[in-house]
Amino acid sequence: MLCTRRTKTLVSTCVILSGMTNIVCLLYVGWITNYVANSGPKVAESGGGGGGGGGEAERKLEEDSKGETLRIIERLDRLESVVNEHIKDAPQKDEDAASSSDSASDPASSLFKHWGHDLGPESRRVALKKFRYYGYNGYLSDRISLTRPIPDLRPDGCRNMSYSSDLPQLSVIFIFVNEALSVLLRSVHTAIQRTPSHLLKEIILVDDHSDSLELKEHLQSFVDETNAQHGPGFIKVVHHSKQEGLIRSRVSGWRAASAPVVALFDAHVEFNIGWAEPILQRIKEDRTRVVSPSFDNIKYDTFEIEEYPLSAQGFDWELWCRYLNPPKSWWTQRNHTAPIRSPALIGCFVVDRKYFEEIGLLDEGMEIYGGENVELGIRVWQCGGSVEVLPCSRIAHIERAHKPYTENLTAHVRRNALRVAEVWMDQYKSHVYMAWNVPLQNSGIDIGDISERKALRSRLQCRPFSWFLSNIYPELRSYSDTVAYGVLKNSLRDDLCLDQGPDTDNIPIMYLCHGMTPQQNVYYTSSQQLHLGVLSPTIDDDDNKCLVDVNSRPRLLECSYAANKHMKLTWTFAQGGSIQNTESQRCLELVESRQSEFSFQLAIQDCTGQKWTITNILTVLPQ
Ligand SMILES: *[C@@H]1O[C@H](CO)[C@@H](O)[C@H](O)[C@H]1NC(C)=O
Ligand SMILES: *[C@@H]1O[C@H](CO)[C@@H](O)[C@H](O)[C@H]1NC(C)=O
Ligand SMILES: *[C@@H]1O[C@H](CO)[C@@H](O)[C@H](O)[C@H]1NC(C)=O
Ligand SMILES: [Mn+2]
Repeated sequence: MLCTRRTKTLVSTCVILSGMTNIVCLLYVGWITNYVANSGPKVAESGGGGGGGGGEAERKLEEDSKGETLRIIERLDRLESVVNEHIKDAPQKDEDAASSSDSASDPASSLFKHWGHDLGPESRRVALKKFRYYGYNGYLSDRISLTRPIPDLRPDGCRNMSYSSDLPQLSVIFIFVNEALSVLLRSVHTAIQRTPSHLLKEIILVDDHSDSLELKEHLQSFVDETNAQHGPGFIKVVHHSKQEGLIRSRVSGWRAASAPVVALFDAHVEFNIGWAEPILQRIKEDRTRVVSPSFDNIKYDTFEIEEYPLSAQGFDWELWCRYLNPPKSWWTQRNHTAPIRSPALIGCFVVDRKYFEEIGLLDEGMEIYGGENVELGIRVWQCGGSVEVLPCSRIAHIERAHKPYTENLTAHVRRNALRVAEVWMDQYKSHVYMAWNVPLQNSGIDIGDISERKALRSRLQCRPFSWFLSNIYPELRSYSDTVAYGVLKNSLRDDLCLDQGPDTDNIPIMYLCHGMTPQQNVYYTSSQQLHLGVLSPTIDDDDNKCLVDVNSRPRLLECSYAANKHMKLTWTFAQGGSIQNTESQRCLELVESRQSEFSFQLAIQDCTGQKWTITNILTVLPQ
């Protein structure tokens, strides 16, 4: 599981005044006030939320002029602490970026940042070796109890809830590849210890072709000992003779299971007290509910438990999972024990065993990792079931520092995402192609055979994706007004692409085309805006960045902000033509520049007829 939290930043609009070094960061506080007003007490994740008065600063930002600048700075005094925090953070981010290639190959810095100061050199070496291999602190894990107590993080009101006396039994399934033995055993031990024994029918371990010696030598003896105590077949082990990936591993586990309810988990978790009863109750009441516990984090370096805010589980348009703010309807109930409606799942879930089969298990045509959790969520909703997260059921899960066994994670996620798009998303499938920046037709990506999944959809008579969007995931932004997307190139230099430049400023640049990250993704809309960078997934994330003519300087500002301020953000553009601002009539062009790394830099100037092309046209561009 690899999920993102909201990325909306407190300090998101930095305007570089007069193109000089003087940077004034303006708080874009619309979100803060909105957020505080909407959500009452809770999930403040960014800490210190600047506070009042900020709306003033926003109101004072018109197109930059020196008189305004002074007044803005005055206003900013009140928000000093937040701005200072930003300024303090900024250089650190730069360092991270500069050394990121180092830290990927040498993760020592991240392991020993908060841990291991008193370790001798030999122990450090061993610890580092395990960390590189597992992506978490296997050395420390080997030295802490398999049944250590962890804090009971359930909200008030969960502890004295009562449940049916005849809840259905569970099979708990763990899937793994080369998991640290102690981490795997802690998952199993806490499942046994913190699930009422009459509810736990069996545990199934799916080994997706591990080659770790530690597992080979010790796992079977643990299983034999446990079964001697709990009865034969209490723990079952399924071995894959070749690596099948996470998706087919979960299905293998399901095939081996026999209890009426199955719980599918990663093997680097710790179950918290009372986790099972609320879930079994909800499934007993309605077998078409697919249920996830709430997740807390086990820090990969110190193994401390970090409480996470209550969240629903959703996805962005690349179909990476992300934690979401629970829906408004949940907050208005003012009941923190109530189930949270969830558009999708982050990957671990509990489901009625037979219902899971009826709705089509997981898409076994997917490879390795990613997308299956989103597909399941969409499918369950569109085909008549529901998905929810329970605040009273809590599981701690290790978010690894890095995924050790998947060099090509992104390629697999992309392929799997396109399968989901083709089968379930109707006309919205274009959004997934746009987010990954691949052409809708002839993408060159082999997504395998999807005919069975399409047949499943029609057999189950499932609802359209538009229904899912408006009823279950209204927070997801949609981009149906996009008329062209891809990378944007100027005919003067075919190897350069328009690029959002460093995150720390708002100045677009021309940079060597790399096609790897969303930094160079361009979206041109029917309302003549040019968006650059990642497609903002939900309304709780920062808005998209729009190209704006700010006193003849190309700048990137949040589109809604620029639009509210009546800034110059609309451009005429036709394939192979110029990019001309509809207000200033000036054009986005390249000018030669000796200082610039690639001999050209971006400018907004009187049009000289330079030509631009974008990779994919969806509809005829407006003239
Ligand atoms: C649970 O606790 C609340 C408040 O402490 C109390 O009002 C309620 O009666 C309790 N319910 C049960 C079933 O014990
Ligand atoms: C809060 O939600 C729980 C779980 O759905 C429910 O059992 C309980 O009755 C609710 N409490 C109130 C006061 O509505
Ligand atoms: C990564 O994916 C590409 C394209 O799918 C493939 O050609 C390459 O062999 C893969 N690399 C590894 C290390 O699996
Ligand atoms: Mn995981």
